[in-house]
Amino acid sequence: MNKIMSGNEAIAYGAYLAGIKVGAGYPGTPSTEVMESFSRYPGVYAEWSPNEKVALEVAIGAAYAGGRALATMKHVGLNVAADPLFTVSYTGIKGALVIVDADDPSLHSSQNEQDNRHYAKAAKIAMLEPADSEEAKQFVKIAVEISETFDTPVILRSTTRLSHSRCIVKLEDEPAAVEIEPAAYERNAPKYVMVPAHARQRHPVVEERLKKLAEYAETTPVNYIEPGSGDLGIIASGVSYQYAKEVFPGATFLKLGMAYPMPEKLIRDLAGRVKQVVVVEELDPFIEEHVRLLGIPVKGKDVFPNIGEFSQGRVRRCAAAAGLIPGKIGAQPVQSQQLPVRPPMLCPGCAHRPIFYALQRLRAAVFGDIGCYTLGAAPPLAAMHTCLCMGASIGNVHGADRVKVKDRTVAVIGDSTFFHSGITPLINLIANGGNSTVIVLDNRITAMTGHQPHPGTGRTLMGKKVPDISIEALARAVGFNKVDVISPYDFKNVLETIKDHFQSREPSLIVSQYPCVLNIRERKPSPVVDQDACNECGNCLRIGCSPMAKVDGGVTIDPALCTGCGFCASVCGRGAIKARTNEGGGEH
Ligand SMILES: Cc1ncc(C[n+]2csc(CCOP(=O)(O)OP(=O)(O)O)c2C)c(N)n1
Repeated sequence: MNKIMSGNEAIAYGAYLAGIKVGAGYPGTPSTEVMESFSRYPGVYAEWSPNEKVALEVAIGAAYAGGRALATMKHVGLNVAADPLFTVSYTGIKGALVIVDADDPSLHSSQNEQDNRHYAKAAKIAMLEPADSEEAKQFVKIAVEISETFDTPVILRSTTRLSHSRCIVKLEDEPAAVEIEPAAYERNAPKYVMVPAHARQRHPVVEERLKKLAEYAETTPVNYIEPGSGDLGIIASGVSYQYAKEVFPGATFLKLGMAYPMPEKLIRDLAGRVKQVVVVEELDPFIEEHVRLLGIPVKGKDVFPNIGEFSQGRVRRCAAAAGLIPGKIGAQPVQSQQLPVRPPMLCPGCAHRPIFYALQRLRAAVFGDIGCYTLGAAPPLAAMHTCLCMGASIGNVHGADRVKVKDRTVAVIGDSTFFHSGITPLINLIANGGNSTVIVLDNRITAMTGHQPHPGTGRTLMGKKVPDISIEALARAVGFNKVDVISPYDFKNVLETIKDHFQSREPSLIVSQYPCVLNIRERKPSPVVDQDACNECGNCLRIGCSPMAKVDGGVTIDPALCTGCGFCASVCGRGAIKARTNEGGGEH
């Protein structure tokens, strides 16, 4: 029996089949669905941790205790988890540890385009790279085997195209339900207590393991040569392999399922069979540099770009331009139609909007963060002026305040982001005598990645009720005396509170609390514009709410889009936006 699965669903299925019992992750496109799917399998424990470092540490704990564990994250998440990653390479684990890392070439939904294959090399651990959903399933099982055989964590690298495209996966027999007998925790300080004296002893073990992994790379079934013509020898892994197979159908291929370490003998074997070796890989010249180090002449980034995602068409055009295949040089892809540009925007009724409108009116310099609210940077609000990485806003504002900029400064951070990495810089503000103002946009959910619960939500990924952690109480506990909780829709109060905090000389925090509009089931009727009262000042258009439009000289509100939040009415100085009195009648 087969089933069509996305790469992410297949990874989760593979994890279940491989007997992984504990999973921890932090959401982030394109990785999110792995943990969501995994949590639905029977007999497993899955959690959203507050951030990727914690998620990896939870998975490491489970693996130290002898279990098979999974940690999931997007590529930048691995930066957050890099500290435990590099040292778990030294300790190894007792059970199995698979770290799913999903990279995002072309930055479909990320702040950068990094190539995480470098992490495997830097941390000296194995990395597998599936090329379709079936391989994704298989490779998790192989990752568990490698992890247990070599006492190493294994990174399973995906990319957006693999994670989110769907293809056929062969269903397998359910794993036998194994009751885990509680085992005594094995104490082994020289292996698990990484003080310098022990870690020094472990480093040679890591180097030795890497050599063994490199030998394994020569014989593992995930690396293989597909014989073809003697002209071109293509080396590819992941989705690039699929594009390359279409563009170079007759070539000899070295398909790498193991991205690190690489099989030197297989690479030399390929080179010995063909006139020209070509590496087709997205982003950095990771494989290419390795081939070059072996002294083998190779084409790679001189043909294919190191920026952006590949496609079959892109690989074909580059190959034709370099004369590797016949074809029209520089031919452009045929587009069936030009789609209108639709930039992302805050949803109608989004509770983040009033805060950004207020900050724009107060001409604040806004140190921002990552979430739906980053859209506060887009015109017409244009009220966020930095966005670096999760949790950066609070440290950024504190730093800026140390240079005494002229503007009023403020940090704006979402609630999931606050729990992810906002608490430490908040403590830093107090601990270093800072006096900045922080606004937390608290919609009690991780909205941007699809409403995953976080420590303020009050329930877990698996649906258990738990305490919802109060940001206000937390701020007070770490030493903020000036804390206000406001509703963003009480706009007069929003303006007054922010002004008051700007005037304050002490560190201060505002929690703007309102549920995400997608969680509000009952919509209120949309208001109507009284055209006689409206003087077309444009204030209501400057809030950047998509139901509002200027048509034939007057402002209208599209009731199909409007959620009835009423914020537009609160910015109209002439009271021209009014509650609807009779359904269906009047201007809208
Ligand atoms: C290190 C890292 N992990 C994950 C992500 C993906 N991501 C971006 S913002 C965000 C959370 C946003 O939630 P919140 O702060 O509550 O703001 P909201 O979207 O609800 O407005 C996540 C998970 C990321 N960009 N970087």
